[in-house]
Amino acid sequence: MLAVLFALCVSLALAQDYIQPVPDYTPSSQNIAERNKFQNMKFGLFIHWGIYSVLGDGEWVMRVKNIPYNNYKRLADFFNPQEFDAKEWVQLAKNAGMKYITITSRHHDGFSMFNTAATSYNIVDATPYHKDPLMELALECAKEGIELHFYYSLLDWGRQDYGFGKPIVNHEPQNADWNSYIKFMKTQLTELITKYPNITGIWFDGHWERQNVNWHYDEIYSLIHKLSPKVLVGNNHHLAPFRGEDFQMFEKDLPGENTTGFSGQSKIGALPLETCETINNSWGFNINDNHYKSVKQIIHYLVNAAGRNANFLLNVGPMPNGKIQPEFTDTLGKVGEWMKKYGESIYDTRGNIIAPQPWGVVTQKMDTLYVHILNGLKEQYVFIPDVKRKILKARLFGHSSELKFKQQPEGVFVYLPNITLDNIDTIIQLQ
Ligand code: JFZ
Repeated sequence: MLAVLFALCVSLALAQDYIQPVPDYTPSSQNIAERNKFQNMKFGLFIHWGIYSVLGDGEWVMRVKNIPYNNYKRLADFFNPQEFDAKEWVQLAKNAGMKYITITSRHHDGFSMFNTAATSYNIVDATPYHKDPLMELALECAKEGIELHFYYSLLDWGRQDYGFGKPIVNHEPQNADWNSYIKFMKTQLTELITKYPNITGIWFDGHWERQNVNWHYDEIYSLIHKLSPKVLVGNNHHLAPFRGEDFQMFEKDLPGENTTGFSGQSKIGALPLETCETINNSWGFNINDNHYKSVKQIIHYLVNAAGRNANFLLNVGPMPNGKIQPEFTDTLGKVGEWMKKYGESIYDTRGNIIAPQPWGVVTQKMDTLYVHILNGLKEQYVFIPDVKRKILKARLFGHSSELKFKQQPEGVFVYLPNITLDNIDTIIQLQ
């Protein structure tokens, strides 16, 4: 896996990007409104689920274990998620304080987890389950007021017309049928956007596998916006946003950071931001992975993302039977308890108003600054630089008694004598 990722990164660094001319794009007013709503939601559930889940070895298992495509396809025969319950998943997200779900409709293995007329390699036609879980999920989300985004892979390891591994000449794979593949994607995207109620986002991935190809984003993005102006387009290409995109995502990194090496070429654009991360070290179900992040680590990730003006999309990889393992549900439940208490300092806020500090971050909503002390303090005060507006009141979140503070041109000192800091996050509210 690491070798594959390393090879990916090297090819990323060497490849010349072919950025096709996408015509001017003026987002509709519905799109702008949806972007705003998206930024207000702050916390979402990412779900990686497919026939790969059967092997319990992550969503890359076909490539990592070198399974021939025709052998891999047999997994469809064993994929029968009898325990899948859309209600349970939506309640899990809701109880965690999440406002949206992003789920894999089709990953790099090319298997469609939804009812599609474009290929029979899909969950309804090719598995004994014969039902469409994404429709059940979409209906449940619509009912419960949870927004739904679809992850959609541009990369396909198996289809003839994609021609995985074929050389790219004149921005097309040789000995494949690129036009047929582009048409296939457009058909599926049309299905996903028109047949499923209330879809508000498409999360593209796989661009990085073929940087030199013409992905026809001009046609694909405008098709999506034409079908539904409120659908936000995002693309995990790890570059500055292309025209026609509505949000920018970061993978396993906070905006501006590059700890994984994936985000080296990402420049932060002006669009709404989202960063995604796993609870253990896997996206798809991995029966061998016990590297669970703590509740504190997850909350810190969420607060740090909000402080940098980004949403946090936290992943689970459900098991092949449709259940989500207890280690994930327990953590999500505890994060949800925290959000019930402190969510006011996260939802509907904006970040990056004050730069991240060694002690933590600041979020803002109207006339209130929420100062999140995450990493402890050296002194018995906290210094918040660059506070432009006059502060009238400082208090601990959830407490009425006021804290002493001093405002100077360079910032505000809030004094915290005899205050024991919270082990997770001490929030100070400045009015
Ligand atoms: C991609 C997928 O390959 C992965 O399976 C998962 O869905 C994740 C959310 O997105 O992961 C990537 C994307 C880009 C790189 C590496 C992994 N990259 O550029 O090196």
